[in-house]
Amino acid sequence: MLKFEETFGEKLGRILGKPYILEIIFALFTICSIFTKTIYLQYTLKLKEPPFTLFNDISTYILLTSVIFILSIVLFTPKRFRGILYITNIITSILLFSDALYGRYYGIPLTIPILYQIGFVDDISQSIFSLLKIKDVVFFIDLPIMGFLIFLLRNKDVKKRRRNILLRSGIIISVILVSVFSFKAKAKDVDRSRHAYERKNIAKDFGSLYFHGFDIYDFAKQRITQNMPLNDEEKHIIREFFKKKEDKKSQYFGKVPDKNLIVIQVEAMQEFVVDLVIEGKEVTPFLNKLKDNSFYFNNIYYQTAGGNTSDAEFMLNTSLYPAVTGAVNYLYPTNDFLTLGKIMKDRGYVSQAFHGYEPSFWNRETVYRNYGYDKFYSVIDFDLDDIRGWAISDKSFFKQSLDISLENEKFFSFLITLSSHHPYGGFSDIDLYTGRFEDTQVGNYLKSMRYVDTAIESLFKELEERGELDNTIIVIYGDHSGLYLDQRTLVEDLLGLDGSIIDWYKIQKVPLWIYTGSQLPGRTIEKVGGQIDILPTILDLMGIDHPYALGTSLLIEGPGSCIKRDGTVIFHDYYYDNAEKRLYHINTNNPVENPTVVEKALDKQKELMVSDIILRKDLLKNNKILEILK
Ligand code: GP9
Ligand code: MN
Repeated sequence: MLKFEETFGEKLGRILGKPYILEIIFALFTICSIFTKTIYLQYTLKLKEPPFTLFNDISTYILLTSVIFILSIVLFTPKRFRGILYITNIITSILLFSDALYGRYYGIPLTIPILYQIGFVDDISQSIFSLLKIKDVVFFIDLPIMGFLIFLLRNKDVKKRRRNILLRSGIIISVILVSVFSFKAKAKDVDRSRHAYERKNIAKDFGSLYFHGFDIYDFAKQRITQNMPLNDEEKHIIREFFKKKEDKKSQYFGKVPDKNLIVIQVEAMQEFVVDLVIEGKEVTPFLNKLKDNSFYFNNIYYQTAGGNTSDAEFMLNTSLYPAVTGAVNYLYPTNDFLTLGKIMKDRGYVSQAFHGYEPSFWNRETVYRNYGYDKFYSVIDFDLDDIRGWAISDKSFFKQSLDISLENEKFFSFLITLSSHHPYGGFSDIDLYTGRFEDTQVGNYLKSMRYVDTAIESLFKELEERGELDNTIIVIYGDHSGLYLDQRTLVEDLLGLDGSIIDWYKIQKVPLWIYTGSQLPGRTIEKVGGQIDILPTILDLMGIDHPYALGTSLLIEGPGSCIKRDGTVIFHDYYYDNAEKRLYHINTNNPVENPTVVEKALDKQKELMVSDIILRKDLLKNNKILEILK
């Protein structure tokens, strides 16, 4: 018998099983169509800006991901692969199409936590036609063609195939290894810190399929930990803490029960700007005066951690500590919390949150829904009539937020400002001469604080003009530091500090005003506290209990304390540095020995553990915590 030499293709075909060519063509077709759809999604969601390029990092990753995915299917399931590929393509198309609709509204592909809250469907369904584009046929145009191909090829399959499992597995493993390594090599250049505050950057950098994979993994991980039972030690920590927690109330408890409530979280405002005078002028003249007819707290340390601004929002709403690493908003977006939004809603208020930036930033859209707010207004809801820095100016933001709030008879509005965001470049028009600090970041920061001061003043004026000022509690506080270590020398120069690091730590405070209308006289309170105490203080004035707040009302007389997320504890007279495990006297900045105070500091650290357990195990859900406290 004559023997012809086999070509490479024939050999491969013989090994893989015929007619492999059809399979490969079909697989490549699927890859191309999914690839095209993911690329289209990048552009239609503006994750990527034109000019259109095919071979950039993103498309390489997307292509790679699809290749691994599809090839695995082809090689593992040679018999029914066409059907499987087809179904995969349909599912992917529906997913990407939903991403497109949701993303056009909220700027980010869908996430599991969002799917968890069906409320968003309402928002989108109302504007579904404006969100649709003719070009969206790209998501589905290939499907009938592929269906037709499957039909044509239905009898072309060879029933019996020779399989070489070893070779197939070898190919799959090699493809996966090559892909993973090249992916990792490319991913090295990506600045992943951008992913911490804005998840859509993951989709930007690695593509939407990777984004979904990451999202599913993240969600599953959190659910698994959450469903693991508490161990005895964790139960003990929780029980001990809540047993000891005193239900103390201040002399002001319930003194301001029924007014509207506006809480303003000011971007980057540090306490030292209050009463600061530069070149003979006050930096924050309005807020300085506001102390005369409000409660003013001058010893509040910020406690934000990996979630920065969003951690401050979290503390205001829940009086729990932020997560030890990362942002609570991304780690536990669907946990149950007893939030200020829910509490006020239960009392007949309309609870709304406002922030003039993208709704996906810090995962706010998801989080505020979960917090039980009636609505979260983001940049897409504002008229961008006046821009400053990242987006709408604080002045216009206040004005529009107030208009929306005043449509309701009883309201709680949480206003998160933005204009005074680092690095404070957009305030050269502000009338505040900063002398030797002109054109430095410190000088610009002071100008930004002056701008915020005038913006807040205009909010007060507007309320007064509308006859609502006396009927409104207004809480104002800073979210976190504004000037970081890179500015230390200049800040020390500004404040006349002598370079001690303890002095630097001591200025890591945020101001807090609580204006209660005209009923109560102003008072400056020097009690040490943290942002975790703001919620209990507001509730104290309004006469409301919060059984799971870890903070305490700052209006309760007596010494206070504050623990930072790194375990550092600040008392009225002492500073316990947890990294150094050393106690300092707060006036002299010198290390001191005082075992009783150190013990108190270590005891305070248990609060962080309690908070972590509540978060990890979602203890406020279905009153799980009550089971433990029984
Ligand atoms: C953005 C704003 C800033 O929405 O809240 O966040 P930050 O960078 O300060 O954490
Ligand atoms: Mn901030």
